[in-house]
Amino acid sequence: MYQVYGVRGNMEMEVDKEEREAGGSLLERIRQENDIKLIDRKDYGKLAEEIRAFLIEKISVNGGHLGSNLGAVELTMALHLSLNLPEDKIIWDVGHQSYTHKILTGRKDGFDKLRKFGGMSGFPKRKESECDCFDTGHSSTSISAGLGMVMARDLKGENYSVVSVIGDGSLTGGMAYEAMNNASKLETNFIIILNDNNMSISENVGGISQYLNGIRTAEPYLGLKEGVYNTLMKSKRGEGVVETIRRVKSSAKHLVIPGMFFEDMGLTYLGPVDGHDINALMRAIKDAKRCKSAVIIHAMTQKGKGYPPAERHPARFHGAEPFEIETGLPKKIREKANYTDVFSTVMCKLGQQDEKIVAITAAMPDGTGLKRFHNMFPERFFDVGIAEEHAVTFAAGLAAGGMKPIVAVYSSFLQRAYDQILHDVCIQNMPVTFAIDRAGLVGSDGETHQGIFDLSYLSSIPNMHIMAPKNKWELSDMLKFAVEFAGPIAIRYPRGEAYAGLQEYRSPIVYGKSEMIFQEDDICLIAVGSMVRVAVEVRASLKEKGYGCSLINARFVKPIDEEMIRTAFATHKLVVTMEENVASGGFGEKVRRIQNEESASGRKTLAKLLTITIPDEYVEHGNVDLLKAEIGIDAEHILERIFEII
Ligand SMILES: Cc1ncc(C[n+]2csc(CCOP(=O)(O)OP(=O)(O)O)c2C)c(N)n1
Repeated sequence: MYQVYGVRGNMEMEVDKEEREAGGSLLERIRQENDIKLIDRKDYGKLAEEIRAFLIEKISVNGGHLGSNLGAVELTMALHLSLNLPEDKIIWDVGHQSYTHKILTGRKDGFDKLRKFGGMSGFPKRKESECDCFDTGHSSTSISAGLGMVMARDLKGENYSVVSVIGDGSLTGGMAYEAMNNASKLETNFIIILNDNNMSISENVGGISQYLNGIRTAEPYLGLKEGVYNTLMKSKRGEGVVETIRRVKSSAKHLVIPGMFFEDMGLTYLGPVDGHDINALMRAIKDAKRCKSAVIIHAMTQKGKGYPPAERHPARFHGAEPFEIETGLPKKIREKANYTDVFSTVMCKLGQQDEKIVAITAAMPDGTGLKRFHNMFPERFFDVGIAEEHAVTFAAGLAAGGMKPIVAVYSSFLQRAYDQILHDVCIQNMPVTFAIDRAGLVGSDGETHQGIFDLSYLSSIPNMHIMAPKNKWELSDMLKFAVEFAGPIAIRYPRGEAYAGLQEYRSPIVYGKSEMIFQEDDICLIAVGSMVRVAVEVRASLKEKGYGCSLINARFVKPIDEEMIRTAFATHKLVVTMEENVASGGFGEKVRRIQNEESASGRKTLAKLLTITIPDEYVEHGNVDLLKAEIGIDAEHILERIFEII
């Protein structure tokens, strides 16, 4: 029936047959791409069940994106049954839903080390498999990338299918529309699958979500319409009535045909299709392949499908920590507050004190900790969808209108909005506060999500101010400082547990000033934000070895405390800067400039400088402590480097 593209020899195929006859696991028979085509059609449901059980088991141990993956099992199977990988290309938007694709392309064993250091990534990676044709991680890129591949294919006279799979949440991102706009006049085949589960991480928001919901709820009505049609056609004068309906249909088509929005944009719309019905999906893909245009298949799916806790709590199971399968409860109860919790609490207090305070998130109300603010001040909370660029300019507008906007955003996602920060916020010196969470290494999400560039990309922008807190109390103090500040200001803080050390050092935040925590001779450690904690450790070891060691909490990266740094160079033998940011454009580079100036001014006794930064490379996924050791920014490696110098 279906062509077998597997490249394994006949002998192995025989083994498959024997296994099949013995009624063994279907999943075991999938060892590489296209093996799924060896499975009997009647067994598709069983295979889907096995995949779900496998995903639940593995993610319950390692953590990972459960809900989106459970919802995309049949969709992925249908794609693999309909396409020929790796020749045909599937681009997974965001990429967090690509686990079944990984299983079906021979990477089942990789799930034992899913998202672990040295193990398999939780996102598509070209370096991992030739069946991953495009790396993703940030949302709404798949249609642009797919269209590019379509053009490359045609220019090279090649012949394969390109399919971009995008979720309804990701369809709130502007890039998706830029790409569809570009694809509207396409006269060649390009398939987009809209995986519509009616959810982003949290509830999806905005007009497109409302529109898709309309189609979703219209489905029974359309079914009824078909029923009416059949009944009419059976009656005596039915044909005439149907003809009349057909004539008015074109003017009324906006009311009765789903997907007109896409059709009007120049895309062919197919659907809605039940995204858990493999045969229906395969039929739709077959039809789509025939179109000489961009064609969008609208598949309705359910996030968390097949695992009741994930169906009931889609937001919690979007990115799950290890959990007990029976109950769905996390294996570890978090005892210590993280920086997001601190931000969340302070935001609620500030919201009570000042009615001008408004909060903005780009589809991350839970992740950024704004949920509580939302509950308390719904009218002053804005979830704008996965639209970081818009979020920033929207905040600039709010500031222009006299409000005090706080944009809560992850460091890596704010990269998107560089121009908006520069053009709409900073040129006009708008008082917008950026609460930048997940700044520094984030761990298991890897390269695309590490927040290691913000000091660099923000530093280069005139009028921008940047702070980083050493501990949880300082985050609170900085936030209070920021909302009263008359210009753009960013506070960057890391993922995870909020440091509760150095509580006794809580001097007021002074504009552009660092904080001297310990003052001694020999070595001066100047640490930014999260690295103060590491510096405390480094200092303890240096003291044990008999060195005098100052510790300065930088507090401000921009404006940098030049006076303090010049003094540090004049009064120590070695200055060590520490930051969780890449070298280029970071704090250490600024300190080196000051050192150069001091040296040019002819000062004789000038300390040497060691800059501890993230190297000029992308940092993979894995446990943050392991990653820090690997790239040499943990206490042990910093000490080694200090001893090399002294
Ligand atoms: C630019 C950007 N902002 C935010 C995120 C965080 N994020 C990851 S998945 C997701 C929701 C995606 O929703 P949808 O596309 O519907 O996929 P689903 O998880 O529902 O399958 C968000 C907001 C991101 N990956 N990229």
